[in-house]
Amino acid sequence: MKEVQWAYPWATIETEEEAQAIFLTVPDDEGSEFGGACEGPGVVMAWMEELHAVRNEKGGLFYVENPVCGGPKVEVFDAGDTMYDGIEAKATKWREKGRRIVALGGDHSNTEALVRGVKPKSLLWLDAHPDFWKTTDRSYAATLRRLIEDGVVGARHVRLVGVRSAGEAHRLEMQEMGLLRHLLCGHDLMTDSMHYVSEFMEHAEPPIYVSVDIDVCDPAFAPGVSDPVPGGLTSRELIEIIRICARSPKLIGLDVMECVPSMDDTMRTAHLAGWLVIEALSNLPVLN
Ligand SMILES: [Mn+2]
Repeated sequence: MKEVQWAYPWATIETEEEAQAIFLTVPDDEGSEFGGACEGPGVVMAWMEELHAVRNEKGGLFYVENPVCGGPKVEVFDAGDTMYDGIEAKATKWREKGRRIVALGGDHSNTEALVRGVKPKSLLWLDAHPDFWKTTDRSYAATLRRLIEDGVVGARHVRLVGVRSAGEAHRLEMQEMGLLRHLLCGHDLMTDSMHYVSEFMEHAEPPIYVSVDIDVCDPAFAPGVSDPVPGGLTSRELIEIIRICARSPKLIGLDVMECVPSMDDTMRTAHLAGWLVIEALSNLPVLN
């Protein structure tokens, strides 16, 4: 019997030059003392490829139109697995070519390399924690502090959403840097997160990078993380926030980090991480 050849009319691009966005997976959790985030991309991708993404034979990854909103198809080049040490050079190269990047981690320290490569003016940080530990080691708990202290991003261009677990010492230091004024948590998180992100995307200086530690979600929606903290965003709120960010022409890069499949027998965290990637890629404005 003749083998069926599946023909996908949208599976046309073969090089990153043709792509509207670059997608990379980062199965690296060397920056996490907890471990397990290295398994995130593999588990998430297996689910995505079953349902929502089709590769061509050269490895390009393509998305059908947005499953919710429809609209034009965005063609994405799948850059494959990249570890921490290789991220910055690649991100710099794509940035210079005007390519937008969507990354799937991996522990949150990988975001340091992504942001160093992309060099955004403004940074939106969605996280249950401020990632403000003081250490010279690569650490998922120190990423944001390192980016600010090293001058990669100016503190006044940073906004944090969903932080609800920060020690007093970190709060004081963040206050000194002027960051506490720009931290959305508590009651405001419940009532205002989407409006806050919309305002930021509208007024922040471009280009903007958005980093999502999936523990920004409530553990009811994302239990598969290193350090779950109650009181986070709902999955629906986070999905809407991702759409708002992705639709902005100011967006230069976005990542979804810290999915730890071994902490979640239900797979709901991996499904959510995959869904966020799909929403991010399929809502990017189509460039001419
Ligand atoms: Mn984090």
